[in-house]
Amino acid sequence: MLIRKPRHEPASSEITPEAVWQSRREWMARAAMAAAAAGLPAWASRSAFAQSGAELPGRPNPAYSVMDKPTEWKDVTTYNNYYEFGVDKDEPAKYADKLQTRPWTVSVEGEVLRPQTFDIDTLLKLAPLEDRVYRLRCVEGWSMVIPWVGYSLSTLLKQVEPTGNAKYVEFTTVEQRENMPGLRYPVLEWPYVEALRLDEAMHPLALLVFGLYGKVLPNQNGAPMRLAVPWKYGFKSAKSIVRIRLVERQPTSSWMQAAANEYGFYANVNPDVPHPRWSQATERRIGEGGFFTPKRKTLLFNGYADQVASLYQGMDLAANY
Ligand SMILES: Nc1nc2c(c(=O)[nH]1)N[C@H]1C(S)=C(S)[C@@H](COP(=O)(O)O)O[C@H]1N2
Ligand SMILES: [Mo]
Repeated sequence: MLIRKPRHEPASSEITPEAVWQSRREWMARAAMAAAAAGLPAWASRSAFAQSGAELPGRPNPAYSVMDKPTEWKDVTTYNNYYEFGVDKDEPAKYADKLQTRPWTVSVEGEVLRPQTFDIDTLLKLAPLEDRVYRLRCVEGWSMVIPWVGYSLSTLLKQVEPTGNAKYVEFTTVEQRENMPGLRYPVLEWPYVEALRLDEAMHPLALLVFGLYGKVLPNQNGAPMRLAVPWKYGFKSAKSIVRIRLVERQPTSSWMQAAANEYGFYANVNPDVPHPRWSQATERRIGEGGFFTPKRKTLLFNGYADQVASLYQGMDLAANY
């Protein structure tokens, strides 16, 4: 099996002192309250797990969190890429209330000894939920900082016992024809498919996400369950997953299918490897000032190099973009 232990523990600079963490927790609580005051729906608490906006706290994991100021709830939930609901940033928030997130099952199959179909409410309880603040860098040149709630994808993969033939993990996302207006347009080959190499999928930073800001994931952010792979461009973090398949050969993702020369399998954030039509050297942090605010420099592996660079030792990152 191709499971490698990360060579480095998180660098001490990545570890958040408890006091700072506490003040950040307070900051987040304030932001959540502000969001509530700004009109989070009152039905939010009625049907606990199923409704976006219901409480879903996770235990803070400072070792796997960045110190950047989290992007505001409003921006995180209204500036989205979820092409099944339309290609404009405001369309997912407008139309995703139609998405049916219950009942919901996720089948985990392929090169595994114990294939299983999990109910979403079973998955929610499979491991203690953690609160981890990650950077998200979109290939389009913007970034956000999001306090996700979830647990490592490896926890789920270990449950099904990958065989020695498993080298890649493929994620298929939901296709609800009547509820997803974007599916009428052949922008991508539907359903949306993404994939990781098995050792990437087993890396503890690869997060199975059920919530954000201590609340159940809003539909537009990929309810009821999505990925967050913080060292890769955002498109690798598939939303609303219904099937996980362990396979021997490298799968073709929807984005590779659409334009293989623009969207590679690896999609590791890399300021030195431009997209064929634009530079990837800088990014605009959503919510940070206006048009004239200087852009930020994009970091190799989105700033997670200490943790993940060892996965790619000896690989040509320009050829394997
Ligand atoms: N099913 C699905 N997953 C998806 C996408 C999509 O269009 N469909 N867009 C991707 C892209 S390009 C990005 S940047 C992130 C955005 O996640 P967010 O809206 O929660 O910030 O979701 C990714 N996952
Ligand atoms: Mo993206």
